[in-house]
Amino acid sequence: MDGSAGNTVSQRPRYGAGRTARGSALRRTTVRLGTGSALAALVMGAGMTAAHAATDPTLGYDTGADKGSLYNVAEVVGAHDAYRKGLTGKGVGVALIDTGVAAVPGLTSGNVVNGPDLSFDSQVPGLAHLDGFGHGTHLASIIAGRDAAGTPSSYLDATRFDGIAPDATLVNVKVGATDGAVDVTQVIAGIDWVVEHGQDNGLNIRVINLAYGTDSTQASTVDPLAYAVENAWKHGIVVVVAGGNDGESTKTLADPARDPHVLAVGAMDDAGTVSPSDDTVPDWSTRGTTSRHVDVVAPGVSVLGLRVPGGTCDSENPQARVGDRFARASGTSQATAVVSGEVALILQQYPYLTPDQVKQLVMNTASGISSTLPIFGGSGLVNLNALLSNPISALLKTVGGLLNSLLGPAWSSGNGSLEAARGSFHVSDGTSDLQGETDIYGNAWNPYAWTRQTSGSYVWNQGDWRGEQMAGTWWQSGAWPTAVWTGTDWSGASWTADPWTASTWHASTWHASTWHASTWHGVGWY
Ligand SMILES: [Ca+2]
Repeated sequence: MDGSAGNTVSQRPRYGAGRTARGSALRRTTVRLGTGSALAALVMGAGMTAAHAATDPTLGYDTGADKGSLYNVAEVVGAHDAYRKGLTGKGVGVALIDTGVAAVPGLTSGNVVNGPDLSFDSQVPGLAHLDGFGHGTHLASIIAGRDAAGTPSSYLDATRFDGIAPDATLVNVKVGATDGAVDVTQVIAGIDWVVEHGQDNGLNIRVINLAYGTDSTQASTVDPLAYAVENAWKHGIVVVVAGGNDGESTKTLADPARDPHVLAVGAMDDAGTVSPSDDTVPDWSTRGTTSRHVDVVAPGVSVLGLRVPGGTCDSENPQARVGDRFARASGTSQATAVVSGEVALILQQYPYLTPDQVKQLVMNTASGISSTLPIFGGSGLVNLNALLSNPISALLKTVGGLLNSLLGPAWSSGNGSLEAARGSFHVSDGTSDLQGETDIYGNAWNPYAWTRQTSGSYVWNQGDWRGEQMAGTWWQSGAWPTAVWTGTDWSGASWTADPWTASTWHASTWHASTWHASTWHGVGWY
């Protein structure tokens, strides 16, 4: 993805030749204090290396010594403690609104469900639901990957490959195409779909993973993307959003992470140890302001997730490959996927919690990297062990505190500009960029009608979103079918004309940045 043109590329993290991340990360070293002592008692690193001193031949890496392995990430964040309590995410749905999910081993054991494909790929035979880009698959594997369904205790086996919530139901809501192309209207449509269909077929979607964001500076009090995520929040869905990877040049979170109501996630580098003393926040993890910064952080450096062989990210980043199946990637996207898995584990134990309560719990119990520098690390690393082991009544705020949190930040009216929500990121059909108060079908954006319809859960009508057919009409064989888009796009081209292929979509400035697509790199742990 570093091959893409565009003025935002320089803002993204790179670990290429001549640059190591170590130096920059150390400049922002922040030590977690005190509260992590119970976790700190179990230190990985040398001991784990001795216990697993060989590359696992079936995985291609050493699950103990390779500090980005999901086994190690699960240990650091306390997911293993959850498994010991029998919590694996079972019965909790996580909607991954992203670039699709490839059916690679590790994501074929029965816990991945295809929701609608709202991406431009859906008009290309053979690409629907799949992930030609490689971003969604990597995150899916972090959230709920597993080679086979197991018992809770089996997920403690270091020779397995498992995501953070291996029994969660991963619902693939594809909005990004093979080259990453996506318009904000497709993301909004995907969020709207989850609100209206999250309880279909026993999916029980309680979490949205949104590792997407634009550089819009529109106030969240009017921004339509902010309205969409808040609407999901009000419908009982915890929206977990990547803060962005532009920390070296940007001091505000991406949109919609900037929205104060969602759970915004930054990346941290745990250095492969449970001990907090060596934890850092990398420079590229977007910092915020004193009034709005990430809420929590999670491991997001050199995370070993599943690759899509031959996909866009894979082809452009061969150095990131590990063995036949995996790739290392760094970003707030990866950290967001870790937190989505954590929230699934929490909601399995406490299904009655509201999104506001979940957010309070994860922040109140976090092991703060950040008592000194919250604009970098928020409340710190989510402490699952503390959260799942203590009486919930002792952890939740009082009624007064709840009221404060509910009444504090203003909610979005949704009546702002769709174009402003895009920031500088625009898709192109080869003729013109999509700009203005217009959706991908060339239909005028009417914020007043949309906010009324989506808050009332009727902006989707079977396969139609805002009156335009965007997906098939109903579940068929456990998946949501695609539909051929009729009519024309914003520049007047026919959606059914031959030229609509994934390659038509120009990879300009938006794709890597909007997906917080992070860095796919070959250096090991640094
Ligand atoms: Ca550490």
